[in-house]
Amino acid sequence: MISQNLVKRLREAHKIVVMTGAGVSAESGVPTFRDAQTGLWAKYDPTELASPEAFARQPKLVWDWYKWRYGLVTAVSPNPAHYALAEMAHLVPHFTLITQNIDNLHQIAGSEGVIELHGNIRRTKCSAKGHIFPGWPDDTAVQPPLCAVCGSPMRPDVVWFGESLPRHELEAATTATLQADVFFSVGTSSQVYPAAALTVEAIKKGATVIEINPHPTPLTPHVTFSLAAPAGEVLPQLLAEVWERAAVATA
Ligand code: BV8
Repeated sequence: MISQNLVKRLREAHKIVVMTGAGVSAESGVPTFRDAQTGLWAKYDPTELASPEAFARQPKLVWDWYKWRYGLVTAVSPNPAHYALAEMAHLVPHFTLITQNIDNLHQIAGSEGVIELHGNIRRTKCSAKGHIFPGWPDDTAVQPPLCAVCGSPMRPDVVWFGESLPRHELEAATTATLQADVFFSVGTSSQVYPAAALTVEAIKKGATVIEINPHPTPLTPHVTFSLAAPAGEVLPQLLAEVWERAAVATA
């Protein structure tokens, strides 16, 4: 699975950028966007619910869906993929972690400076002015609860379909991608834009692009290395093969 050519490229890498999607949290037990929704949410399409239109139409339904997801992600732990990425940051000269995920598992695993393209479910904000609340407000008779500052309904601090990505994060992610000599795409179906455009940019600019995903994606034919395996298995293998073996060899 891990060729000597890949090992060599990674040992020589100066600037490594990693972009993750829902697949990196799959082995923690967090359903991906493509997984069928479970239980009472089975009949809803996530791309429908994760939208300002759905929130305007049925604010309590959308609030309850996110509260259910918040309960899911706060009940699980990071998996070896998250920990391997937190460790990789200390093994290379320049490392940037970009995530599409909102589950905060990279931060819990110890990653710092994570660029959150789509926000973070651990934070809520009001729907009128974006007043941030550092957590989930206690349940109130009114659902969703109202902003303590401006009185507008609260919502999760995440980017919905049809909403622009936070400008600072997208600029930082784009700058890092354009400077990367190695770009990892880990656990993403590469179907959601503009996040997926980062991988396209890395390919276009001639970086070494490594995709880690058990299933093919629209970008698989265009990447330099495709590792068709679960991230929780292959990322720890990469660290051992590329950096720990090297450390032993030079010791
Ligand atoms: C926007 C937060 C401008 C909320 C999410 C072109 C340009 C710009 C926009 C568009 C465009 N084309 C279409 C659009 C619109 C839209 C879009 O991309 N639609 C898609 C469906 C075609 N994009 C937007 O609306 C974006 N906004 O462009 O603003 C604008 C402004 C106004 C008007 C117009 C445009 C906003 C997109 C952000 C939406 N919010 N999340 C929430 O989570 O509730 S996106 C959400 O879905 C996730 O964050 C994630 O990004 C995405 C799901 O993708 P993945 O992470 O890849 O997860 P998925 O389940 O798809 O795949 C998991 C993968 O893991 C699989 O491939 C699987 O094989 C793999 N896997 C499984 N197990 C493992 C594994 N891999 C490794 N290891 C394992 N163990």
